[in-house]
Amino acid sequence: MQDSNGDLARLGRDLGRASSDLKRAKSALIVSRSDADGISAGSIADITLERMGIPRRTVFINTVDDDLIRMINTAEEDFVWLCDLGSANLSEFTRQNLIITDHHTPDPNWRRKQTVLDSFASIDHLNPYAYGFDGSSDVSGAGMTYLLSRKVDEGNRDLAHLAVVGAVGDGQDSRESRLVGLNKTIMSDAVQNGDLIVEQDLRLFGRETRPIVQFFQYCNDPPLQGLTDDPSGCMEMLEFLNIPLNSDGRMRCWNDLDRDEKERIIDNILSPLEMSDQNRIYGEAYTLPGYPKGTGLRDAREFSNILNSCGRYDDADTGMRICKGDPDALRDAETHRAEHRRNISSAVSYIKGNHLIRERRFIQFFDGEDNVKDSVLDAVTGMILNSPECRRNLPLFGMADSGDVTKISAKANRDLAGKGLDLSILRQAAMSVGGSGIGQTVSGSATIPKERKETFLDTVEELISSQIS
Ligand SMILES: [Mn+2]
Repeated sequence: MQDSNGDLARLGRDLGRASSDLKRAKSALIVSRSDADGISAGSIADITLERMGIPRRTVFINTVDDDLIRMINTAEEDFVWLCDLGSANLSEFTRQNLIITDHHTPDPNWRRKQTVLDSFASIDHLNPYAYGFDGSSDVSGAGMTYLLSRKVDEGNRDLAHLAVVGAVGDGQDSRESRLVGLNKTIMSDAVQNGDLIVEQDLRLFGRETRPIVQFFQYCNDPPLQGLTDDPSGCMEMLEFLNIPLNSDGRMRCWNDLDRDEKERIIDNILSPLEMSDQNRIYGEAYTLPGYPKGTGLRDAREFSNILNSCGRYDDADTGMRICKGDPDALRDAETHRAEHRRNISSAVSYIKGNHLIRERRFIQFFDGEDNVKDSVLDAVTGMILNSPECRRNLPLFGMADSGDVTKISAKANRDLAGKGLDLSILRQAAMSVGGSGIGQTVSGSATIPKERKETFLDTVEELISSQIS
């Protein structure tokens, strides 16, 4: 039974149709988002097609912009499967053989049953909102992708735990401290398959890998009186409750404790809290017994955190290798993360050391040319903006060359939004020099031809001057 009253019958029929469509594919492009839900979703789709013997290319992206839409519309593969994205852009697709498993709010410009550009091509659009489910709590992008995967082949039930990781990554269990709706069905699949243990436990981060003192010390949602930010307070409590900190010469983590030890602590922690805080901190916790003890992959929240960090460090591909069970992938992710951090800090010192930050009347910018990797440009721009070398009251445009094009990352302090700044002008400015861009109020990105930088900055400045003044 479902917690929600969505139209399961119609969803089942549409999944069936999408599944038969997919079975006609000779090759496919999979596009997914590079956060935990997206990486789980892309991995489920990738494994599904792999098992069907369909050649495929799987790419992970951070933003849906005009370039991506164009890439989807012109991909040479005969099918495109969009995971955790696509619903918001339905009216922009012009291609045949498109399958979307997403949970974001659908494009309001798209009429239900509309065919692509009113031709006869159809989209298999699988989105919870179209069936009366809630995309923020009933199912995630990975969940929708899993439901299609299971429709293709019941044998794919061994991927259900990845959909749980995706749902947890998107915080779908946070409102009720448990999974509800379609997520609950997916969770049962994973439990029945032996890939998931659901128990009532503390929902703090780091059950598998954080030594117990840190486990409580870093809890801040809600903050715990006498424990949060107070390591000696944590040690006192543990000593008082007669909980040894170490065993066999190593620090014990929460999941090293036995049920009785856990219960003593839980009682002690919950009793002074208000009911709403109790419900937030105590509820369903998800253990993945197929992964080794003491690794972050054994706890769904820690697993999703690892995937999120892969995405943030431009390493979603390694995240997918983790999902696909590659035993070296976790270590590689750590190596790549360290490398990425080095790239960021050397780029930041290069820009500061060479005094590359320039100021104009309404904007400031730096041009890293080909000395700054475009994969770290966004992070670097954010760090430069928050450094004392930068003005707080001007938006910052970071630039880095990549082949024939220049990538641009724009960021501004949030207070500038109140003064009228809106970086969605990046799209217009980039288009005026033959590039493409996308922006929200205080952030944005663009790609422009290398030789048009000056003109681009002039255009941006002109557009911003009319917002601010
Ligand atoms: Mn998602």
